[in-house]
Amino acid sequence: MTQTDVELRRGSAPDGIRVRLYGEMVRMRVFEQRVQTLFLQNELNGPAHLSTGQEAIAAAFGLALAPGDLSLSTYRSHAQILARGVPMGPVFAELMGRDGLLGGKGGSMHLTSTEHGHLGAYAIVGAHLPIAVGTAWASQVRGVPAVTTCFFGDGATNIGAFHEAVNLAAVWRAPVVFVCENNLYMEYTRTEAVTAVTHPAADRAAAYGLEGRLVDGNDPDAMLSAAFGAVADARRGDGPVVLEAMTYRHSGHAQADPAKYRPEGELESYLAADPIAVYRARLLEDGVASDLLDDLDAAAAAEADAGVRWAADRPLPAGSALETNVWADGGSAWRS
Ligand SMILES: Cc1ncc(C[n+]2csc(CCOP(=O)(O)OP(=O)(O)O)c2C)c(N)n1
Ligand SMILES: [Mg+2]
Repeated sequence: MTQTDVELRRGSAPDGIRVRLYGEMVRMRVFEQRVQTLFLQNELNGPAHLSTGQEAIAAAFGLALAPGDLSLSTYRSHAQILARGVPMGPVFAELMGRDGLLGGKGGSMHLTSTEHGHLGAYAIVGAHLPIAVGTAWASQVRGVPAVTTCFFGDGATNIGAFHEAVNLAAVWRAPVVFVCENNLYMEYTRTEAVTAVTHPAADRAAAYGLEGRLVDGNDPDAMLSAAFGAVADARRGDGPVVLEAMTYRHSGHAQADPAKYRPEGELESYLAADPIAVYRARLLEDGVASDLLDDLDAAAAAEADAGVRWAADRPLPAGSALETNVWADGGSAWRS
């Protein structure tokens, strides 16, 4: 364990890393605000699921993961892909169905950049958990010190794949961090209405001989400690980590959802405790210069503006693109 890890575990991260965390959260928020604007301008191709309010989780792991580490996530993954260092322009272009990160063929729900270690966003709930165990196991077998981080929602914990994946990871002591983003809802259903335990990931970890970890995912400092701690433990070879981060999505499930099923006042109470606003105030209180934070706000806005401009100039995919990426060698010819 490095000195930094020890400091983070005590909840006293150096201000440099806390300021970077703030900057990353702002980048994610601004990106998704632009996505919402593009949707209203009818520029989006396909649905997009926003994670406004949940940014601290992806941002903290983005800082905790090293180059060469792997990550997998769900259809709600704009923040996760930015956290791995993928530039905004190709992601905007992908969402617009233009020649972007995946040539316009994947869209918001399948964001992937193997070059940055992000092995995909998955639209089938729970499908990527066993895959994450496989990539972690591959690192273990090859003797590569890479950690796999697997993000999923509370809903995925009621799917068999969650249990199969955590069990096998525990048996193999695979270097994987399972991160449950518990935002209280699975699509339009409140989690507690269909879930037998209070903390669907952390409470169930014990069934596989693991100690479930619970963190306030709306507290960026707590997330920083939890993320660095989990990644360090998995890398050391202590086996898998199950971390449940309590959070809240400010938006509906996707654009078409006005989220009328939420009790009156709930959204307002979470907006009043917006993690980005709360963190900004905390950093200022701790003596961080406001100019520094203003500069990060401005840099994020400029990056998003440039990214949207770049994306809008990208061509639409050619019709012939339909026949590419069908097989591993790129062709689509029938073979028996
Ligand atoms: C196997 C499967 N069942 C159902 C769906 C439909 N569906 C899409 S998102 C979703 C809710 C998932 O909730 P959660 O895991 O909490 O993630 P969140 O959307 O809150 O991030 C459901 C049921 C699906 N995509 N895959
Ligand atoms: Mg959920």
